[in-house]
Amino acid sequence: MHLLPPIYQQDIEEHGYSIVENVLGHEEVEALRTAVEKAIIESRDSTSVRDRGGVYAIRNVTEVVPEVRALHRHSGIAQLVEPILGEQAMLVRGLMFDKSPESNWGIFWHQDLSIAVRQREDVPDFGPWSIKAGIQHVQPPPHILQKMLTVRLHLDDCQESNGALRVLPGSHQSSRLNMFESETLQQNTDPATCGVTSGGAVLMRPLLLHSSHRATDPARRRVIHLEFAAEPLPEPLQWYSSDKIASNE
Ligand SMILES: O=C(O)CCC(=O)C(=O)O
Repeated sequence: MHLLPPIYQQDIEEHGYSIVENVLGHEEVEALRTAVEKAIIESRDSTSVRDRGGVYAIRNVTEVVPEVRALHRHSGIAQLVEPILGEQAMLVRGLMFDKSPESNWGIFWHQDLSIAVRQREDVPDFGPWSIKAGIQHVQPPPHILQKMLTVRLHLDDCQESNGALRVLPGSHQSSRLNMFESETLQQNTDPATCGVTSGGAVLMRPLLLHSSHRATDPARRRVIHLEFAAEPLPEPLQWYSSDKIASNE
């Protein structure tokens, strides 16, 4: 008998994203909130924090917060990632986004095109290069991004009014988009708003066009953004970090 893949897998394939509730339990969310709050206070002046009127992102959160790095061993996350990326999947980058009444920000439609690597190595089709929070980043060819999955874990209830992620369903089927192609998709696609309850996750492909509004009713909106890749980079390039998921340690 031919079984259909679970709904979330079909969603990711067709629409480029899926919302999965109850990935983390209440106590896990509480523990992550505590760990992340400590890091926000401690790293307020560091280059890993992007600050536009208040802390809003910690770039290398997997290095700063051991509890976040440990999520590569979380069986609930592995059960979501492995069917999409395979059993060699690894956690390659983690960021933390924080929206709050003090730091209410928005971001325009974009694709996530950069990956973090150990060191700069000039390999064909990789570029341009940039340095973010002291770490080398590069835009890989699209086939690498097509084999990645982002898991955005929510530490607060999130809806349109506190600046939920917005996505253009199906836009992940494009390659890297230029400005004209991106604007055409924005004009011709109805956006979807990713409302999620605390402990739930948005799974998305990095090439999916996404954005978010400033909150109209500002309330805390903390998101741990974890990027997973399916396989090593072509040598001599290496992912900046490469923690294998739970099922393949
Ligand atoms: O968390 C959000 O609202 C979007 C953040 C994001 O995608 C980014 O800064 O690249």
